Amino acid sequence: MKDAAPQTIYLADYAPFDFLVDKVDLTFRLEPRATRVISRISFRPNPASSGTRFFLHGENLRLIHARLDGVDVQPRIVEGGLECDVPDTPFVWEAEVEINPESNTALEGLYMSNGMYCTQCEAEGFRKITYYPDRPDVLAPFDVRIESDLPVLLSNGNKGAAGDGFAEWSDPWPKPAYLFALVAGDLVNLPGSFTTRSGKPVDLNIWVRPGDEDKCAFAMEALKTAMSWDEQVYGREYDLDIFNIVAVDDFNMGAMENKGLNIFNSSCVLASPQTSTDANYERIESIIAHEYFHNWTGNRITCRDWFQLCLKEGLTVYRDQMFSADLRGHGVKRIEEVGALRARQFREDSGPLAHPVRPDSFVEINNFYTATVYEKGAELIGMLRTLVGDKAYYKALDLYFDRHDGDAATIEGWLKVFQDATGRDLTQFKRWYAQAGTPRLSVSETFADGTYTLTFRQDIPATPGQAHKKPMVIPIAVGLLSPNGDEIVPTTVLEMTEAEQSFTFDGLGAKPVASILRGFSAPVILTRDASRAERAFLLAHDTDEFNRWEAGRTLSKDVLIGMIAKGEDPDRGLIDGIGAVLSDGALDPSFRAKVLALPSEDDLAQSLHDAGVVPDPAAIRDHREALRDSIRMGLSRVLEELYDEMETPGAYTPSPKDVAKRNLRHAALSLLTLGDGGKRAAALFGQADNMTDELSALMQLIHAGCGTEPVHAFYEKWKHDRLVIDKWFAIQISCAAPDAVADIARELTEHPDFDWKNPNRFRAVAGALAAHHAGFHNISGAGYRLLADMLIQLDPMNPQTAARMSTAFETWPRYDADRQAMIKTELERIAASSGLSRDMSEMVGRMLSA
Ligand code: B3K
Ligand code: ZN
Repeated sequence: MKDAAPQTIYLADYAPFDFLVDKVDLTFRLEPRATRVISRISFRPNPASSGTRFFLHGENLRLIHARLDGVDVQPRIVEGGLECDVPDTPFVWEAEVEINPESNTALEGLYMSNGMYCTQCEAEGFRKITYYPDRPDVLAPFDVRIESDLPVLLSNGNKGAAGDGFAEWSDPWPKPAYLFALVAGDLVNLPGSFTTRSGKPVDLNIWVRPGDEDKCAFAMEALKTAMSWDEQVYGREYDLDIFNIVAVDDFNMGAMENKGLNIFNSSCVLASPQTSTDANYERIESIIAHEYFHNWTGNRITCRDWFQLCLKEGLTVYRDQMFSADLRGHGVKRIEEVGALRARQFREDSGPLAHPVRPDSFVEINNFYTATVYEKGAELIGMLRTLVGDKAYYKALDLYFDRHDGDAATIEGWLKVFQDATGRDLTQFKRWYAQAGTPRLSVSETFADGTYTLTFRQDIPATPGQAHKKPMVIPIAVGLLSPNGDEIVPTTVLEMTEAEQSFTFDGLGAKPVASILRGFSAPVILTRDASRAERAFLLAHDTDEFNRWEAGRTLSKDVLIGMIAKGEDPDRGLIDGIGAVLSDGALDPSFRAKVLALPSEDDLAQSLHDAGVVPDPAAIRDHREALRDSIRMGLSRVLEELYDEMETPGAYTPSPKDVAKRNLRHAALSLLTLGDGGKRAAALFGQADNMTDELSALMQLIHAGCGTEPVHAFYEKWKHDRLVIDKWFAIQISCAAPDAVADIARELTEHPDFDWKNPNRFRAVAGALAAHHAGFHNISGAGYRLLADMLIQLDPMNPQTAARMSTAFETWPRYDADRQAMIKTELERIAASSGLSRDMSEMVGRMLSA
């Protein structure tokens, strides 16, 4: 629990801190229950501020003593920190506080994980370590001394003196407190090295618990690849002598970009063929890159206040997406990005938790590390690049790095570099940062006398606190195909600025087929009255990989909605279209696997809701399964052939080529299992020498109802490995029949290996429960009750992770009155539980007020 009366913070109230910090010296005397933190901080009045209030944030600290310029003082302890009378000239503040890392289950501030000390300060965790102006616009160089008997003592920056029981670190780059980090433990390292393009050698290390050192090589390679990619593509070099990464088991998110000392959830760094899936490898590669890229976009240039979070997160996600696309293929990666955007951000944007990419108020900032800030934030960067062109994009980025290096910057500063570098007025574009809600883009077409006209209309739905919206700038990438499938107009970007606007193409011999929103050039929902034949045509002929897949997706959706809402039969044209793509050996197997995957149940529920139909989760599941089975029957021969042809002989590698083959092979297996009683899956499970095959086979065996024995065998084989056992927890839920989901999940929370204090384990169960659409929304309400029980139990221990998981309820307005009432009851039950955290009370309040 944080404070009694949660306050709303407003962007409009921003004011700079009244003092500047010239230098921070910290000494840590580490003890599990009574760590002493001694701070010595040089302050001076801030000439940019007229105020004189010396307020330092602090939470759960026991103040031992405080001094001003060496003289003992008695500061006033106030809500959220302390105040003290100070001179109007430079002065030195000294304080000694005591904290209890062992009791810190919120995993924010300094805490312990399996005997190791670890920190997480973003966003506001440093105030749990010592009294400080814990805000991102206060930057200072930090020197740190750590005293402990533990063998490895790490902090930010470059190494200083070290000896028996101590180590010193010095970070010359001024940074906000949220980038502070400290790690101490019995750790071993995989060392590496990198020479920057200007010839500066950098020591690299990945620090892990003994026994995990053989699982670091992939992350180390990914780090080096990311370092040289950032030099080549963005001209950014690393700026310290050393770069350390530490893996920790108990962590609230994926990783954290602390200056020179990135801390990672062990699930996002440790990899071996036997214990990690292809998806794990790809995630590690992208998160390693993301945190590294923050060194420039986040650390060298940070945020003025937390409302500007998208400044570093949107841009850094955009950069890591570019990196992954360069490594693993642009088309397929774009399909994945958009899939994730729709599944998480569009969902958020259409419910009670919708908020702008740059919010204008918050109660608990940790609740705003959202898909909107991250993923939609990245889409805005992509649109800017599309609008100004590649050359101007890099020119603007160079100007951004030059102009703002060392700054705590804002979105205004970011847009200004684009205006200055390109001469373009971005006033209208800025609405993307302020207006929440996914724009609906509808299109109609006419053809007469060789002129083809596309008329677009944009509508932005009302969202909490924003009833009316203004038109946005929407870059719409369009290509035209002739009726025989040739491309007659290559990709052209139409710039829509009005609520309704037409664009014409002249001199055409026949009415073309338009491929609209190529590469998903804007984060909008496109509605288009295309016939199934036209969609099938685009699935067969579009030259834009994304839109080719999109044609298949909208066709499948149309067919599924026809089945669910109108009782239609599975469509033969769809099955043939998918079959043609599957058999085209010239196409990337990953792309073919994507075409074979049907829209998710959650996606269908949202589409039905958008079409004015109340979604029935059980019916959605049944019809989707029926269509899968029809595809299996219609394409059995090609699926069988692909299953054999896509085998990857030889030792496992996570290379894009092998991953692509396994993607297609496992997509085929999941359909074939519907008809072979689990025969192929059982054989694969028996032979598998890597986790991708082993887990995929096990999932199919559970689906096929032959799970009990293999589930047990898998547990016995892997019970020593926490990360693999997380998978074991999750798949028993995700592969269960809908009416068994809640019971299975509840039993798993009672398993001896279930650990409330480990966020990965909690997420394995709660996340899988929430992600099982038909199971979570089962009409018994048992899924809702279980999730609420779990949130109520976790909240006092770990508000951040509990609040994050509460978003499972954000889609409640979609469903029927019975389900809505059950969810509301659970949300009210959570709201009424005693000692509710600020995090959870904000989330539940927002969901209930919809
Ligand atoms: N910046 C961190 C996230 C911090 C979340 C605080 N609740 C990791 C990242 O985005 O790279
Ligand atoms: Zn980030």
